[in-house]
Amino acid sequence: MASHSILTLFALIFVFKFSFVLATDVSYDGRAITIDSQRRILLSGSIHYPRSTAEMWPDLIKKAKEGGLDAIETYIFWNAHEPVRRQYDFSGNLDFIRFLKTVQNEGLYAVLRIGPYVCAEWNYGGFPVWLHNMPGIELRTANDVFMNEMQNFTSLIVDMAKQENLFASQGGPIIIAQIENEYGNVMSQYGAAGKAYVDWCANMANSLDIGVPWIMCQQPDPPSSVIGTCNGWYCHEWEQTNPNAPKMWTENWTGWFKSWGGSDPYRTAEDVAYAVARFFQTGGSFQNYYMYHGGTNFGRVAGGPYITTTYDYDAPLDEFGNLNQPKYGHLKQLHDMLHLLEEALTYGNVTNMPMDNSASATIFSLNGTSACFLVNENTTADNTITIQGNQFVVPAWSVSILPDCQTEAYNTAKVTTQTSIMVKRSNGAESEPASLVWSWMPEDIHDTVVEQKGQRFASQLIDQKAINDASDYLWYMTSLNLDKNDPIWTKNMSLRVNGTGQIMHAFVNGEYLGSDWAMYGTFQKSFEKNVNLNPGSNKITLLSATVGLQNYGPYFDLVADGLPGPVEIVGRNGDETIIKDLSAHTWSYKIGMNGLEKNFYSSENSPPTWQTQNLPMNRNMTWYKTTFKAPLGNDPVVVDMLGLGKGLAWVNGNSIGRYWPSYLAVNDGSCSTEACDYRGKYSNSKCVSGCGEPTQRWYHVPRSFLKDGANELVLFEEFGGNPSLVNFQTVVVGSVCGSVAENNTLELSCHGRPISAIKYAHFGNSQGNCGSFRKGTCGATTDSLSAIQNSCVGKESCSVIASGNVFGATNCTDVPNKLVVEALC
Ligand SMILES: *[C@@H]1O[C@H](CO)[C@@H](O)[C@H](O)[C@H]1NC(C)=O
Ligand SMILES: *[C@@H]1O[C@H](CO)[C@@H](O)[C@H](O)[C@H]1NC(C)=O
Ligand SMILES: *[C@@H]1O[C@H](CO)[C@@H](O)[C@H](O)[C@H]1NC(C)=O
Ligand SMILES: *[C@@H]1O[C@H](CO)[C@@H](O)[C@H](O)[C@H]1NC(C)=O
Ligand SMILES: *[C@@H]1O[C@H](CO)[C@@H](O)[C@H](O)[C@H]1NC(C)=O
Ligand SMILES: *[C@@H]1O[C@H](CO)[C@@H](O)[C@H](O)[C@H]1NC(C)=O
Ligand SMILES: *[C@@H]1O[C@H](CO)[C@@H](O)[C@H](O)[C@H]1NC(C)=O
Ligand SMILES: *[C@@H]1O[C@H](CO)[C@@H](O)[C@H](O)[C@H]1NC(C)=O
Ligand SMILES: CC(=O)N[C@H]1CO[C@H](CO)[C@@H](O)[C@@H]1O
Ligand SMILES: CC(=O)N[C@H]1CO[C@H](CO)[C@@H](O)[C@@H]1O
Repeated sequence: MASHSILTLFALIFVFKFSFVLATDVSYDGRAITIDSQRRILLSGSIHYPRSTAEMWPDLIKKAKEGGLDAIETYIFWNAHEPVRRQYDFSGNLDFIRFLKTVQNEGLYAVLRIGPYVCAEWNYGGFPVWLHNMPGIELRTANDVFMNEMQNFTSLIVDMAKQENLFASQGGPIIIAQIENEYGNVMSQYGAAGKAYVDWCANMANSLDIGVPWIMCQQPDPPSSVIGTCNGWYCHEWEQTNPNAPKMWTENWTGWFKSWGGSDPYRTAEDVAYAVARFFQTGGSFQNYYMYHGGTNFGRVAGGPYITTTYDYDAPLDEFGNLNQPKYGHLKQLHDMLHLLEEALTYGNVTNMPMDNSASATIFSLNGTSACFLVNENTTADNTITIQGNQFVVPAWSVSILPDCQTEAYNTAKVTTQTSIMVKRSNGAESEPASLVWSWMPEDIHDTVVEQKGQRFASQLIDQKAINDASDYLWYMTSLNLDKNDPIWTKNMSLRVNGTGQIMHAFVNGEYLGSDWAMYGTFQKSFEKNVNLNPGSNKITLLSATVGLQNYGPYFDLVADGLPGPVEIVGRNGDETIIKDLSAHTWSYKIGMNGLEKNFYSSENSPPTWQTQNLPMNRNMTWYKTTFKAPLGNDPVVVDMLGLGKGLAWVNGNSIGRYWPSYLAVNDGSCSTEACDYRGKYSNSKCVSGCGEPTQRWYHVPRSFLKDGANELVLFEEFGGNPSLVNFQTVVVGSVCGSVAENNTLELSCHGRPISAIKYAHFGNSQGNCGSFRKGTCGATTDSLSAIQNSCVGKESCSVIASGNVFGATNCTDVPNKLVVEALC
């Protein structure tokens, strides 16, 4: 008994310690978020837990910490957690508690953006579709039914986090929480109810008593109990409306998302660094990268509609968790610099000195020492800035940071971090056959296109949201009786369907008639195709396939999905047109595909009827299955889907998302062959690539989905395609490039693999980019290649000084010498 009570006492002391002694006080003033009364510079990065796997989290968060971040930000994804009202899922990669504990274990803070509206290119902006179907509900406004549901879910999340002592006030990692999301962008369209709703959000959030500040992003003039924050490519011109709240930036877009039919976004490291440095120069103290790791839209979580399965975002960590160099390293150097200057930036006296030609200097002085930020906003011309008697050349569109106002320690446009070019390689799957062996099965569509067997009936066309997003697929079936004396017989007849821009396939009397789809940003599309009908009964079957539901905009939740109609038979003869509107006919509806319902994608419940003979090519509505061995090693795995049309894919029963390699990125001339210029304001149409190529050819198969021995890949091919080219590859660094000015050190690393060869090395004024370097007008006469080969080949990493002593004198007179190297890994 005695020992038991001593144990209890120890347990009590332990609990006491953790709930009180380690509690962190988080507050704020006009300069910064304060942690235990100290003003802080906080660098945060978004990693959305469902866009990777729980097995990937520790590595991603560790890399974020090594990249110089203080905090990880995530949204909470309501529709993933509560797919059916009051039925919850917090398993696997939805275990946000485990995610936050992983953040805590790495010693980082967390920013919890509960929303629960999250936008995020996520299906329906994170709202469960069942909300839409609740009687009397209106979303994101002062409506009791909605507010009750929002409060119920928000409370649940807060309670779960409290239960695990995850708020800083309890000794946990969460220092900031967010309610609603970018409501200020749409609020005016909700009138007075919108304002009332925002006030209610703030009050409701504060009533949850979490002991750390609540924020609202993109909310001009927010309620005084929450902090308003900025989102955007740049936020240095944004000012806090509340003088007692700090300047905070919740979404610094490191790149952009991608849509089916869209090109590949790219934002330079120079420009992201410029935006960050400008923000801190102008008094910012908290900023978050959206995204730091974008990841993958597994399953059906992509929103849009038409957001791709990859959500790479050109973030500092790529879709698979690899360092996206030089962005990752260049920003890490900036983070180190900002942390070094934390006190000066948050406590120092600030002097702004505007100068000519779009230049300015800001001096942060503290206790007699000072730090300087020099900016040149001119987009074409370098600028010489004189500060405290010294002259500094500041390149166009860049910020120099001088920690002592005497020496330049960092310039946003001078990238010294290597560039890493990632490649896909087919390497060493043990005894993998040259090509995969496939079996197949037709999706049985006889019951819909011929028998028209429905599960529910209506005398109208229904919006696809009526099925609570149970599937991408909804069949619309009706029949049309044509009398043989009907005047329409003399006409040229067609089927006309007014749709929402989602995918539609039409079948008439059991025969495929045609298909139609759109692209990101299209919410209405009309289909019309000639049709042969028979006297008597005709069967019209339409299949609607959603590619994610709308996630953004005022009243985005009301945007129509599926086939709102009208559906018409149009008979034309010269000027005469006869229209038979089928919209009010009796329609029967069927949700989903038979193979989905029968779990064809999961080997456990798979029926034994997969066929191995006569493998069909380019056949719509077809299931394919193969087995494969996992590529050796630990490099990230992708499956190359070139040759396929569009559909859904599973590995060992885990959905890896929608695939659509047949959708080529539009070739609209936006992809320039010229090198991307970091100078000038970025937008998502700048520096894009991939025009005319498959929007997404490779699909991430997380290592944790794979096992030793045979793995199973199952495809549901909706459009028709050729699976024979499908193969598994790993993502590895293919080559690395570095470029440094004379007397600086060039460092190269093949990310843990040996450098195999030097492809290019020159000390002088090289031209071009990584992969296409060439000698310029001048340089060293001696051969730079062999010097680099000796120092680097066979090693995982190497460093060399760009010195004339090593590489020989150059004949460059009016341009500076640079050492430029491309190494193969
Ligand atoms: C949410 O609503 C359910 C009833 O539907 C109720 O039982 C539960 O207590 C509510 N949860 C919270 C946190 O309010
Ligand atoms: C940028 O610099 C050029 C060359 O000095 C000058 O002509 C131009 O006016 C400047 N632009 C701005 C916006 O300062
Ligand atoms: C800021 O400037 C004022 C006035 O010159 C001075 O009194 C104060 O000590 C300075 N504060 C810091 C932190 O250097
Ligand atoms: C600046 O002075 C304040 C007050 O004297 C002191 O608390 C602080 O530690 C000093 N900071 C530095 C960087 O010397
Ligand atoms: C029927 O109409 C369509 C479009 O209205 C036209 O393209 C087609 O040539 C016509 N066919 C006949 C046989 O008139
Ligand atoms: C077609 O559907 C859209 C909704 O997607 C609707 O706004 C439009 O009015 C419809 N067109 C016609 C001709 O009814
Ligand atoms: C590099 O260092 C050498 C030797 O110290 C010096 O002569 C040369 O001027 C330096 N070059 C530059 C560009 O600073
Ligand atoms: C430098 O030397 C190279 C090789 O001798 C020559 O081709 C080049 O024209 C020279 N450049 C200058 C600027 O003198
Ligand atoms: C605050 C801010 O910079 N907002 C901008 C974010 O980016 C969008 C799209 O580029 C702009 O329209 C906003 O003004
Ligand atoms: C969308 C699509 O690819 N549909 C195809 C379905 O199959 C028919 C008949 O083989 C093709 O004509 C369609 O192009």
